[in-house]
Parts: sequence; C-alpha cells; structure tokens
Amino acid sequence: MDEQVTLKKKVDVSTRTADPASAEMLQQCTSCGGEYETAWDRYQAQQPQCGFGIQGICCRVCIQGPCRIVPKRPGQDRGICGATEYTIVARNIARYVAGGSSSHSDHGRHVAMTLLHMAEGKAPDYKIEDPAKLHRVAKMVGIPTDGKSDNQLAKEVALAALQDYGRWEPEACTFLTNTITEGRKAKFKHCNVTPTAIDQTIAQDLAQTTMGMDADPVNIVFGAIKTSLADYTGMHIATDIHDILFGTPKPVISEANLGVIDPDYVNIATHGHNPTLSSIVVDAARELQGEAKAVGAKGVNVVGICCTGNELLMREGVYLATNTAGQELAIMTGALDAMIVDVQCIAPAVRTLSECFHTRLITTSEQAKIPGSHHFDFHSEGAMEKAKEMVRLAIAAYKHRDPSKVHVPNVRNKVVAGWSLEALLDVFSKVNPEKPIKVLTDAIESGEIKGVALFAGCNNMKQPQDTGHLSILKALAKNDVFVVATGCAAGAMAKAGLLTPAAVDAYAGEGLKKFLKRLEEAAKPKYGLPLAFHMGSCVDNTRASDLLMMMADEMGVDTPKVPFVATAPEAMHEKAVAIGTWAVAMGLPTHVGVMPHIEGSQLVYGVATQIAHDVYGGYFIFEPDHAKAAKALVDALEYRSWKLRVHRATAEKYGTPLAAGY
Ligand code: NFS
Ligand code: SF4
Repeated sequence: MDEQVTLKKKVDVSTRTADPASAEMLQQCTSCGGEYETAWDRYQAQQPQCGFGIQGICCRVCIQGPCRIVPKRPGQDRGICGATEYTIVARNIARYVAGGSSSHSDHGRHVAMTLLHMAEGKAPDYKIEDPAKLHRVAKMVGIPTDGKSDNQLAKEVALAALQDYGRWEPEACTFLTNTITEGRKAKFKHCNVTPTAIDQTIAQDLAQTTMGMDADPVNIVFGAIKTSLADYTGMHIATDIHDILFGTPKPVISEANLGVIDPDYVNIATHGHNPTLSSIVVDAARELQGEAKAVGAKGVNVVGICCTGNELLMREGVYLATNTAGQELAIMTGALDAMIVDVQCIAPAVRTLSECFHTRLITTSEQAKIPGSHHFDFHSEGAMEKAKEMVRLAIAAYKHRDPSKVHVPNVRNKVVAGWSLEALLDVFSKVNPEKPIKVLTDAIESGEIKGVALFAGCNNMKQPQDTGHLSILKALAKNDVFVVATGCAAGAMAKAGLLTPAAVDAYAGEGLKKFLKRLEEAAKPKYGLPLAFHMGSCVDNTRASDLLMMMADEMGVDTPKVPFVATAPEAMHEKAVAIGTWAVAMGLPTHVGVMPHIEGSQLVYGVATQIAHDVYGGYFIFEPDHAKAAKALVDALEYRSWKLRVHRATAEKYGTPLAAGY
C-alpha cells in the first residue's frame, strides 16, 4: 500500500493531460507500479532532447554528416559541404512539408482510386452516397455533367483527381485553382508556387533539398510553399471524394471520451485516417451483431480514434474514444478487443501495449505494418469480406478478456458534430436564403463577432494533452470568435464536452452567444449549435479553407484581409507543418503552440513570421504560452477588422474601389 502511494506520487498527471479520462488511466498506470509504459514515460526518458535537433541545425541529408552547426564558432558554423545554418534549417523544414504532403496526398490518391474502382464495377462494396456532391465536384473541376450517368461522372471525377497527381503538362492542379480566390490564384502564379502535379512537386522538393542543391533559404521556403499547396490539393481531393462515397456530413449527435468503450460489448477501435476501411468496418460490425451476442456480449461497439474516428463521428455518429495522445490509454482500459488501424499517426507502441492485454492489433495497409500484429491486406476489392474477418477476430478475442484488468473511466461527453461547410451554410441559409455566407460576414463587419478561428492539429507530448486546445478555445470564445475545428483539436474539444450548446452558455462571450442564439432561433437545428463547429478530420481543413474563400469573395477582398486565423496549439506531425504552411500561403495568421525546429536560423524564422506576411499576407505566430497565443490571435482578428473598416470608409468617401493591399 505504502509503495503504491509513493509510486502514485511520482508523477503529477496534471502535467501530462487536461483530460480527466486520460488522467484516470495514467493514474491507474502509475499506481500499478509502472507496469504499462506510455508515450509520456518515453518522453520523459528522452530528456534532454538534442539541442541541435530542436533548433533544426543538424543536417543529415548526406552521409558525410550528421553535421551540427555551432553558430559563430569558426569551422563549425558550417557543415562539411559548407552549408550554413539557414540552408540547413530551411531544408529540414521543407522536408517536413514534403513528408506531410506525401501523407495527405497518398490518402487522397487512395480514395480517388477507390472511386475509380467503384465506377468500373471493381469495388462493389462502395457506392455513390452523395450524387449531389458528385455533381458539384464535377462542375468545380470543369467536367460537363449533362446527360451523364452518375457512374460515368464518378469515373471522370476520379480521373480528374488522378490527373492532379501525375499531370506532365504545365497546367495548374485543378483541385487547387478551382477552390481558391482569384487573388490567391494570381498570387501563387506570380510567386511561381502553383503546383502542376502533386507527386512531381513533392519529388522536386526532395530533389531541391538534397546535398549540393539549393542553398538559398528563401528559394527553399518557396519550394516548401509550393509543396504545401500540393498538400492542400491532395487534402481537397480526399475530402471531396469522401463526401461522394460516404456522404457529406450533416449535424449529428454522439458521445466522446474513453467512457464510450463499453465492457458489455465487443469493442473495436478503428484508428488512423482513411474512411475507406473504417466505414466498411462499421457496416461489417452492424451485420455481425448476432455473432457477438452468441459469445455473450450485448453486440459490437465500434469506437474511433484520431481522424478516422472523426470521419466516422461526422457521418455515422460513431463514438469518438480519444485523440492521438490517448491511443495507448484506450488499450489500457482492458476492454478493447481489437484495434484496427490503417495509416498515419499510429504509434508503434500500441503493439507492445496490446501484448499486456487480449487486444488484437490489426494492421491493414501494405504501407503501415507493425511487426507482431495481425495483418489483413485491405483493398477496395473484397472490402466487406476482409472487414468481417477483422470483426470476427475481435469477437473471438472478447472471450479472452481478463475481467480483472478492465478499467474504463466513467467519462463520456455529448458532442454535436457533422459540420461540413454545406451543413454550416444550411444553418446560415435559414437567416439569409439568398446569401447564406453573408450571415457570417455581416456579423463580423458589425462587430458582433470578431472573426473566425480554425483549430487544427494534434497532441504533442511537449504539452499536457489538450490543454492548448481547450484553454485557447475558451479564451477565443469569450472574445466572441466563431470557432471551427478539425482533427485532434476537435477531438480534444469533443472529449471535454465543449462541442455542445451547453458550452455556449458556459463559455461564449455576449456577441458570440447572441450570434449563435439568433442562428438557433432561425434554423432550429435538431441538436442545437455547439460552441465550436467540428468540421472533420485533418484533410477536412480544406472545408475551413473553402469557408475562408467564400468569406473573401463575399467581403470583396482577398484572403489576407479576412478576419480569419488558424491555430495548431499542439502540433506534432509533419502533416501539421504542411497544413500550417499552406494556411500561411492562403493568407492566415497561423499560430503554432509547439516550437517547430526553426530557431537555429534567425533568417528562416524571420521569413516564417514576417517576410511571409509581406508576400502572402499570412504569417506564423510561434507561441507556447496559451494566454499569449490567444491574445495574439484576437489581436490579429481585431487588426484585420479595423483595417477593413478603414479601407471601406476610404473607398466610400472617395468613390474608389476597396484597397486590395494588405
Ligand atoms: Ni492530423 Fe489526424 Fe491527430 Fe495530428 Fe494525427 S490524427 S491527420 S496529424 S495527430 S491531428
Ligand atoms: Fe553535412 Fe553538407 Fe552533408 Fe548536410 S549535406 S550532412 S551539411 S556535408
């Protein structure tokens, strides 16, 4: 007993997480003598982390290296080849962007191939769930729709998407140029950063940053920006085709946090990113409820983790168990019979931990195998059969559960999700049927709300889980900011019960409250309106970008003048670096709450935080302090509104067009 008390005292779990369910699991894990190791323990064990790496001044792009830069020390202030700190920092960042872009766009390619296979009759388990979206996307990319069957159109949309990956003519990616403002199009063309093909752009970025290539930091950063726009293109493709195949999200009510794992059921967590797998697992689970009952369970309970969890939550109302930092904790409940993973953000540690329990870890992608787990090669052909095999594995595992190891925290919160841009506009249209978006822009121009903030990104062990997301959300809501969220940021808010109408009463400032209540009265949405609008997974950040573009067009300005900011309080993944980079290129003040490896070069730091503003109108705000970050974001919104008012007044006074500069 005494020993347990001392062990419990060893770690103050509040330094690890803001989530009560996670805290309870961590507490339990500490009290059992550290039997289970988590990412938090390994983070601690990794301290101190290498100072060269933290600053981005370690170069290992050739095998003469690694070269570590010691500024101002003659001989060591350059790599062996003579590369300076600014070249090395810029190269490292550009390679993060290339990594992130390859992840998102590979996902986009996968769903485009699924759509193609479906249209060709090779993937009978998939169908066109939203033909209206199919038509809208076809129109958007310039495909004539008249007299074509849905299948024909699906094939053409899939081919148009795939062309954006491999086009060799010098024409711009269509899913980029047809989804942005004229102003952005001209800006990207002028800066020579418009990608013509996603794969080529990523490969060129890697080529540009190899040993003995580009040494010019600004040119390297521009290459990274071009790559981030390829990232955006792949993400937009992914979101559009998800909607076509699985349906455009509509408001839905569900629950989130580890308490959704129900010991009475066979529990399956789907973890990763691609709904091509997880949505079929949900269907398979529905079909196999009887088999679960036959082994004594009440049925099969599918829960989601990370972005595939967001995808299922948005469309099917599937429970969200946790975001990325909690993935090990879901296994530690002892009640998870299988974790089915696809791609991205899957910590290899889940395999080691599943050894301590009966949990079956199932990998499904030929690009993401974890030694020792069950592997099912999952393809769009024969998808349902494979998914059923996986569900049956979970049902069989249920019998091996050790009841003495089951501990599920009793924390689950209501969440109102499903806010695709279409769903949001549908609410606005109840106030202004002709111009729904004007409801939002008018509220900003009148000062009722200060602007829009997009919350994106991950959890990062460098900060207690969810603290950044939650505290900055509360601060912005209090300051009347309209918030949309994606990915693990939205997951954090969902788990904490902040994606609910009740949270509006508790945390919204007077202006935001008035605005949301006005919308609620007009639209009478079934589940009410939440404090922040869950727009989906990380690829769905393009939904937020579409919102920005609509606002810019409605306000008659380009994006850098729109009171719209982005924040990734707990950014972790290379994908987050890619998204942050295109958010800046799209003209947004973009806050990052965990220092990226950029401080080793004042020049590159200055490009990201200042020069970027002069060229693109967007810029990075690197600020780990949540209160300061929130203030910087509110200031950025207020500055933009003020400037817009001044420019409007001047234009009216002198009868001139609205100033286009920023
Ligand atoms: Ni986005 Fe989603 Fe989460 Fe970060 Fe990972 S799950 S794609 S990368 S960790 S938000
Ligand atoms: Fe060192 Fe230059 Fe090789 Fe980098 S590219 S590891 S700086 S020699």
